[in-house]
Amino acid sequence: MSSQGDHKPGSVGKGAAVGEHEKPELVMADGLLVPPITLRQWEEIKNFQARPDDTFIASYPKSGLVWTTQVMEMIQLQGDVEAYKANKKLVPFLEFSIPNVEISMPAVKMINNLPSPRVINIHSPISHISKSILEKKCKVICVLRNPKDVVVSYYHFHTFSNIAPNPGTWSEFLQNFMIGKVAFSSWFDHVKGWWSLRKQPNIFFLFYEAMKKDLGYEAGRLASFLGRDLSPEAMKNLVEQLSFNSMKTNMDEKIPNFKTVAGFSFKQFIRKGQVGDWKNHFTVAQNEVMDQLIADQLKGTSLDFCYEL
Ligand code: PPS
Repeated sequence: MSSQGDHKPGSVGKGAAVGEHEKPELVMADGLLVPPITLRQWEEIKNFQARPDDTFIASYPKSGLVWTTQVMEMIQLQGDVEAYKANKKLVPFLEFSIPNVEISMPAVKMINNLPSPRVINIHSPISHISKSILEKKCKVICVLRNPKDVVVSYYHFHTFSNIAPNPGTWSEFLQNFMIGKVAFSSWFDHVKGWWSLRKQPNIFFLFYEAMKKDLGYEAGRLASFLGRDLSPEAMKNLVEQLSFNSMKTNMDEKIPNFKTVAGFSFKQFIRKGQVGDWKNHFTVAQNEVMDQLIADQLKGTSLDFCYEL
């Protein structure tokens, strides 16, 4: 467990400059804290019309969403490594323009023009998603990760991403995370919301820690949910291609314009990929407060997270 406490100056949402870039302040969209880039197209996001054959990948930030998009891609391509490497497109986020298009182009407009069947990432909680997603019974893959590793990953993301506000010190960021004063607000509300829909057959859950433990098994479950069947050879390719080291090494080559559009590289984004990195950040006291909060917030939900492998 860390004994270092704070190590970065600043405070959340003060618009402080990091390097040469201005960091944004978070803004409120119907009670949800979001980056300004999301607020700018909020009406379109709210009124977004899902199609019945859309698949959504829903997650609170830093839960393993991009990893899951790659798993889906390999499943759809039946484990064909050459086809996977040749595909230069990323799954678009409903709430951001990046990384597929110029930052000024609304993501919703771009997604509306995509042919079916579409795969779309969403970070918003169920209270703030377009009603059509659930009404049309779209497939939704919810990716969940334990909150201690989420907040650590989120903190580091804020240090290198120019669409995220200044994180402040680690202690300040942790405090803000615990009270939901970060982009996409409360992790607890987010996971409880999606988990409440777990009995619906179109909603599927993946846990980051389970993917770390046995990617092949979890990818097999996902393939079944998507109605696909992967050969042992295809599954071997998937697991090799999507290991942490392989993705950290290869993603910048696969998506060469990512850094130009996003402002950070995949090498930065695919940071550590561990279960339990929280132990290098939380003090004993911080961990006690977090444990109590988790116990209070998740009481009676049947949600249970893994904190070390
Ligand atoms: S985002 O910005 O919300 O879309 O981020 P997201 O993709 O959900 O989460 C980023 C974290 O996922 C880790 N990651 C991986 N872990 C293990 N194996 C693979 N292949 C992998 N790919 C991405 C990434 O490193 C981020 O976690 P941290 O803890 O910061 O390393």
